Amino acid sequence: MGLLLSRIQDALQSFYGMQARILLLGLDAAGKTTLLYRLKLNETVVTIPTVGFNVETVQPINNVTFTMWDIGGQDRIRALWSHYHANADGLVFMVDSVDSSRFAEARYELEALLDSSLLQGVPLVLLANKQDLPGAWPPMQVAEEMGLRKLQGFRWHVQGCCAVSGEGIPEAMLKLSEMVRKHHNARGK
Ligand SMILES: Nc1nc2c(ncn2[C@@H]2O[C@H](COP(=O)(O)OP(=O)(O)O)[C@@H](O)[C@H]2O)c(=O)[nH]1
Ligand SMILES: [Mg+2]
Repeated sequence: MGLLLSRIQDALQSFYGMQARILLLGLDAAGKTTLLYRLKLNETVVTIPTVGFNVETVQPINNVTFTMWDIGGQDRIRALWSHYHANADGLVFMVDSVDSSRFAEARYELEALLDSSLLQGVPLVLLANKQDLPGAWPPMQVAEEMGLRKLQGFRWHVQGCCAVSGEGIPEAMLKLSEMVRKHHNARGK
């Protein structure tokens, strides 16, 4: 556990020198809050209750912010999200790899996000979470179920992980920082 936390810390260092605003989204119970605690290395996660949904934010290192909320069945308040979308440098979408009964719902929400004009071209990391549980779908199959293989115009990467132990998280953060850096360079930032 201590070793994993220090690996997560090392991976987060790879963001240094960048301004990065990362959105962490997924259906409720995907494991987002658990992941935020890992990134915060056991410190407190700030929860801002907003009309109809909770926004949680952590700043694990200088200039890098992860903002998280649950999505799904919230058409009424989708308009509020554009404020966050406008500033996003990277998107992390988390899926419970065991709960295949909600894959279609997760995919619907992901497709709605990727349709947002404010997120065009933003790099995407798909976290196939709960790989520790029996019956977890393999990461590539989760990516397939989310329709990523047919996705045009986005750089994406899929990573299997376990938010509880932190396994897979360093790899996901390293890949994300690499993709965000390329994205910044492409935009001349
Ligand atoms: N076994 C297992 N349970 C997990 C994992 N990640 C999250 N959970 C559990 O799934 C439930 C929902 O997690 P939470 O972080 O609250 O999900 P959120 O609604 O997306 O913020 C909690 O009971 C977590 O302990 C994981 O990788 N493996
Ligand atoms: Mg949560």
